[in-house]
Amino acid sequence: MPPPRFPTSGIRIMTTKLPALKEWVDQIAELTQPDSVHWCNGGSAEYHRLIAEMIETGTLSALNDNGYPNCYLHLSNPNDVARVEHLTFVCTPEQEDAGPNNNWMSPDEAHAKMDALFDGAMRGRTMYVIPYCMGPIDSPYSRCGVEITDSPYVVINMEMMTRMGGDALARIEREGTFVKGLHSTGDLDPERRFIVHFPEELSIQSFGSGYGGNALLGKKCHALRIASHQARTEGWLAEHMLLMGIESPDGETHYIACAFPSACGKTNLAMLIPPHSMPGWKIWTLGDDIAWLHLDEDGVLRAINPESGYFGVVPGTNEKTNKNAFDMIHHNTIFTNVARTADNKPWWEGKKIGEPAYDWQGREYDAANGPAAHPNSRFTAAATNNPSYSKLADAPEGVPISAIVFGGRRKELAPLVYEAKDWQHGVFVGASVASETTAAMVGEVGVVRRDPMAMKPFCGYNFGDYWSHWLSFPKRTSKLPGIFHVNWFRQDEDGKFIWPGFGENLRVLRWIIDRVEGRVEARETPIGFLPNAEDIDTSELDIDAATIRKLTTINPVTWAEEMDAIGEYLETFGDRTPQALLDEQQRIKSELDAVDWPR
Ligand code: SAT
Ligand code: MN
Repeated sequence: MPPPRFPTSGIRIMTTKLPALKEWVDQIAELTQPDSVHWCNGGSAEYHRLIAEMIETGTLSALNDNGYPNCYLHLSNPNDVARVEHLTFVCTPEQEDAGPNNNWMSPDEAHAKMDALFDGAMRGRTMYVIPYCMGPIDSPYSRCGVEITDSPYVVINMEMMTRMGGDALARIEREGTFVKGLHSTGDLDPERRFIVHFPEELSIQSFGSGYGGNALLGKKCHALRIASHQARTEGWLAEHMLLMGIESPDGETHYIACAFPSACGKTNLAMLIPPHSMPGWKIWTLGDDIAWLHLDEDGVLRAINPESGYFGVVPGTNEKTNKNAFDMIHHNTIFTNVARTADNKPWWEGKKIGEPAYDWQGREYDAANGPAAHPNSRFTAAATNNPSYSKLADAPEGVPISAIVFGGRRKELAPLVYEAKDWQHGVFVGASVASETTAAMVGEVGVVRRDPMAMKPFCGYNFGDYWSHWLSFPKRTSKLPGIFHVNWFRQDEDGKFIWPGFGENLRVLRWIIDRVEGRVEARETPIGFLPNAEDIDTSELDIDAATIRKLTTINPVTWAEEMDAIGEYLETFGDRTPQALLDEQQRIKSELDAVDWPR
C-alpha cells in the first residue's frame, strides 16, 4: 500500500477498511489541501490533547479550577454566535420538494459554489475526520455519519454531543452507509457563509461559521434536516423534541416528547426539579433537543435521543430555574460566549452569584455595551453529567411515548395546556404552532412566526409532505400517544409572566398524564380539551383563581382570527397541504362561531 499522501498529526494513525469512506476523505483532502489529516478516535487522551492545543492557540481558555474543574471558555467571532437560517439551504433537484419552508438552491449550483469555497480552505490547518453515531451505538434506530472539519472546537463538542470514534467507525464499516458532513470555518466572513444540505445524497456542507447548529453537523443538519428526509422514506419521525420520563410516587413512569422552538425552555423542562408540593415525584432526562420516533413491532411509538450531550442556553440558569443544569455545568463543561468574573469563573445574566469583569467579547465589562454574556451563549456538557440522567438514554430499544407535547412562546392567546381530540387534530395543532423568535437565530427577537412542530428551521423537505407523513401514522397503528399543546409564557398587561414556569410546569405534565390515563375530566371546546381550573394543582403557589381561569379558558374571537391566520398559512403550501388539515381548520372555525360550547 502506498504511504498516505497527507501526513497525519502523528498521535494515532487510523484509516478505514471502507473504500467509499476512504475515497471521500482522500477527495476532500485533495480539494481542501490541509497540512495534516487526523482521524478522531474519541478517547479522552485525544480530547485533552486538543484542549491543550486550543489553549495554546488562544481558541480556548481554562476557567478557575477551584469551582469549575475541567471547564473551558470559547469566545466566538462576534459575527458568528447563532444559527443563520437565511444562509441555510436544502438542495433538492426540484424546488417544490424543499418547499416554501426552506431556502432552496439547485444541487448543481450549490456544489459549484461550495467546491469553490472549500478549494484550498484547509491550507495550514489540520483536517479532522470524525466518525460518529447518532443514537445508542447498538440501536437499530441509530444512524451514523462522518464529519470532516478543520475546527478542533467542533471536535471537542462532537465528542460530548455524539458517540464518536472507533465504535462508530466500526458500525459505519459494517453498514457501508453514512451521512457525509463537510465543514470548514473558512475565514468567518458572513458573506462567505453557507450551510447546504443534499438530502438525496445524504450529505451536508457548511462553510464560514464555527457556531453550534451551523458547525456541529451531527446536530440540526444531520439529526433533523437529513434525518427527517430519511425518516419520511423509512416510515419514522425525526423531531425537534426533548425526551423525559416522569415517575410518580407510586413508581409509574411515563415518557413524553415535547417540541418547542429553540431557546423556549426544552433543556429546563427536560431536567426539571419537582416542586416542594409534589414529594416523591422524579424526573428522568433522556434528551433536551432531538428525538427520533419509531413504531415498534407491536405498533408502540418509541423514541431515542440521537445525541449524547447538551448544547444548552446559559443565561437564566441558576439554582432556582434549573438546579440540575446549574450543578452539571460546574465541571467538565465547555462554555461558549459567556462572561468571566475577576477570578476567572464563568458568569451570565441570571446567574445570581458573582459579577462580570469581562464580557463575551473579552472586553472589560461595561453595562453600556449590553449584556455581559451573549443571550445565546451556550454550555456543552455530556448527558451523563446531568444528575437526572436516565440510563434508558442508552437503551437500544428506546422508550415508549405516552404523550407528544407541542408548545411555543406566546404572550397572548394560547392557554396553559390543551389536548387534541385525536391524532389528526393533534397534527393540526402541531402544524399551527407559532412562537416569538429568540436569540438562537440571527434576526429580530420577539416576533411571532409560524413554527410548525418547532421544525421551521429544521425540516429537510416540504412541510406539506411532512404533515402528510405525520398523518399517515394512524393507518399503521392504533396505539399512538395523545397530543397536547402547552404555553408557559402568557403575560399580563404589564408584561409579567402569569404562570411561574420552570419546576412548577410539572403540575401541568401531571394533568397531561392523568388525561392519558383517563383519570381526569376536561372541557371539550372547538380547539380541544381544556382543563377544569380545579384540576391544575396550585397548592403552595401564589396564584389567584382569576389567573388560573385566564390560563384555562380561550377567547373565541381571537381564536377565530387565529384560525383565519392558520388557514392562510396552510394555503401557502398549495396542493401539498393535506386536505385533512384544511378540514380541521374549517371544523374549528365553524365550531368557534357557534355559541353552545363550555367557555
Ligand atoms: O445552534 S443550535 O441549533 O445547536 C441550538 C438551537 O438553536 O436549537
Ligand atoms: Mn434546538
